[in-house]
Amino acid sequence: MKKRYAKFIIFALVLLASAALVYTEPVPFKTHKVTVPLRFDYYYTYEMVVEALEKLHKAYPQLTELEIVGKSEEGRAIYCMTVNNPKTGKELDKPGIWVDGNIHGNEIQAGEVCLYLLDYLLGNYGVNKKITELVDKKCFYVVPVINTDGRYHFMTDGNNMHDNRSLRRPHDDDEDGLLDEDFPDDLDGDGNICMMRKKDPHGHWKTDPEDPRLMIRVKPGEKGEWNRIGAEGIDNDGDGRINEDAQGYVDPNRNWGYDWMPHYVQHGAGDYPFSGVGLKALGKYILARTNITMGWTFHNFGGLFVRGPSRKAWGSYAPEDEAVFDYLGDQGERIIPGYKHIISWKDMSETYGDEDGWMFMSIGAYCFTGELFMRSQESFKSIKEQKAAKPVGEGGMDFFSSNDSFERERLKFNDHLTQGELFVSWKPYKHPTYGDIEIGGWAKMSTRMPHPFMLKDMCHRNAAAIIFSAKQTPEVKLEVFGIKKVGQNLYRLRTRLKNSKAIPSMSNHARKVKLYPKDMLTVSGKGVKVKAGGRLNDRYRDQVTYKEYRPGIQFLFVPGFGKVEHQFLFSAQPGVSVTIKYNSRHAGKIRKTIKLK
Ligand SMILES: [Ca+2]
Ligand SMILES: [Ca+2]
Ligand SMILES: [Ca+2]
Ligand SMILES: [Ca+2]
Ligand SMILES: [Zn+2]
Repeated sequence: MKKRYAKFIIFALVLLASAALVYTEPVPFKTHKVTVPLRFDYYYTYEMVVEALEKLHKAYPQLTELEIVGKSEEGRAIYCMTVNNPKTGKELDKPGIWVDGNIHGNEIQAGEVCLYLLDYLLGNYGVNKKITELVDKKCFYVVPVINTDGRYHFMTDGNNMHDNRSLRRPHDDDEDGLLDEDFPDDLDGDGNICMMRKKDPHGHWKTDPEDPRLMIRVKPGEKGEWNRIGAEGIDNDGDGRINEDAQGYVDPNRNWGYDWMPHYVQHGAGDYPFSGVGLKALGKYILARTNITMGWTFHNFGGLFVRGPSRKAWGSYAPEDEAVFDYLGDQGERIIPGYKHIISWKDMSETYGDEDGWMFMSIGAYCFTGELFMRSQESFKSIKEQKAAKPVGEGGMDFFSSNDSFERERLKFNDHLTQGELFVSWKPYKHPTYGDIEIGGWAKMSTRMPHPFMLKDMCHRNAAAIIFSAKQTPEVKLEVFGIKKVGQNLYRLRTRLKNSKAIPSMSNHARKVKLYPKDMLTVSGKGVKVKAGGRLNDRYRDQVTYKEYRPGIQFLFVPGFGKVEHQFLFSAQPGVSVTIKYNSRHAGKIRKTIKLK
């Protein structure tokens, strides 16, 4: 053997040996059990969502309940999956976290976020310590698809990305006495409702010289080339108009019970609050779960965590409630870079009867509307180019519109990252009214949702934001201290209720408007007579605000990251047992018994 090969072999052996010294142990990385192989690389149909829920329930019967909350206008079941470990307590004795999605039928990825959260919580139970603890302490209510008809029709019918949002409650949009009689039509049968255009020298549009698939506006005086003639469709009812009365429109997110306004004030309102059979059932279902402390409702567009006030007239929330929203929202912005935490009326638009407003004002739960998709995810730019580009909202593309350069960039993304799946090329078509036209444009499965290759990342980050908020629901501990004999059969006892999390046991708003009874602290026992009891303001100087009547029952709340102390004076014989009970809607129940010496 040649000498230099021998040298090389020795060198290689030394390298291997040193590598073995460094990497003696594999990193202990445990992934969650794959009991139910849910996939997040394509979008589930309504039927697949139901199947996934049934499989999860079958795989984790001890931790889940699967209920039909109600049915849609077309009879499709709306499912809620409850994640609760009955071995660690009853549902209502734990802080509840409400999560829903797909209230707008076209906003399908919200359903995937919900499924991902369920799969992640259940699959990591008994595997990941933090998730196991969380599932043992809290209760999750998850409704992946509220608008079951909407999801069904969005996935099944020819569609564009914006339609089938509404509940299937017929509405006569054009006042011709017919209901939902003229909807867009998939004329070329490709599953997409695209745009129609017609060659016309008097049109306002011309072919974009940079990308012939796009059209740009002509300048004043310039000769036109194209006329845009709306979404794909024909005059179904022969009234001279095209696509003038599509299915619906009752907007399920404008019909919740707080600050509801009729259709002439709020577009999309039904005839009364909770219009819609499924929505009514959901309202009832939520109202019965008095432990709901935190809420998330997912929509599909903007990269936002939106929360109330939904209208300026509500005034601002109390600083204490603001602090909770800010704490959760700011952390959310870090968990999902690019997302913005905003206030609904101020940073977006005023809305009547929306869900997150109702959750906070009528239920007393802190609630965010999550707007999932960010268009910036479809950028086709290097980091250097991104830094040089105009930021969002400053002449760059914003949440609800885009400019020519952004559209060109999206087409490059379409070409090079999805091999053309997002855009339908223009094709000639013979239209019964317009004659020779072309049909083309962005596909149904584009613009408002990530391509499936980006879906899992979005689901995981949003699930992480929900989990962070769930961890911040109140965790109150009760300490009994300072027990002292202060007279003939007269005892003193002090209690401390301490909350180690950001969310208070009751929101400031809920307390202010007396939405429901405050937390209760009681001292009782056989032969125990509470003579005085009240809030201990200063333990060093023995200052107490005593309650005048029924001092054995105190009403209170425990602030976020805070504590509250009480003092009781009671008569009892030595050797008697005294029971101290704390009972809160959002912070659970605690019971302690002490024996007097
Ligand atoms: Ca009509
Ligand atoms: Ca089509
Ligand atoms: Ca018509
Ligand atoms: Ca009509
Ligand atoms: Zn929406």
